[in-house]
Amino acid sequence: MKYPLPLAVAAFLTAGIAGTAVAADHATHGGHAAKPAATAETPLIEGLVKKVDRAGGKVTVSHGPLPNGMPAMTMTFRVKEAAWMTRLKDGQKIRFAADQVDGAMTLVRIETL
Ligand SMILES: [Cu+2]
Repeated sequence: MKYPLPLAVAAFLTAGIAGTAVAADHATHGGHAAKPAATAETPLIEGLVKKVDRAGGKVTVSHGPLPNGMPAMTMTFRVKEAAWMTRLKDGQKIRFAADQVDGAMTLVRIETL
């Protein structure tokens, strides 16, 4: 009767350690799952075109708060596709996504309303 108890304790400890490892693994996975997917589509922001500078390839837009923390303001954007300039005119309401491209805030997606 000398062996059974130590074996039982050893088995218990092993199970306890394994259980802890499993729990930690689950916690790690839970942390990953809690993060928003990086591939989620950027929400579109409403904006009003104030001025279209076709020659300069720039559009002045009055916009609401941006997801990147920029507050509502009127500012100048570049556009990702030069062809988009033809769809824009003064007073045009748009919904857009903007991002930094080569250091300049750029309209990377536009829906005209
Ligand atoms: Cu702005």
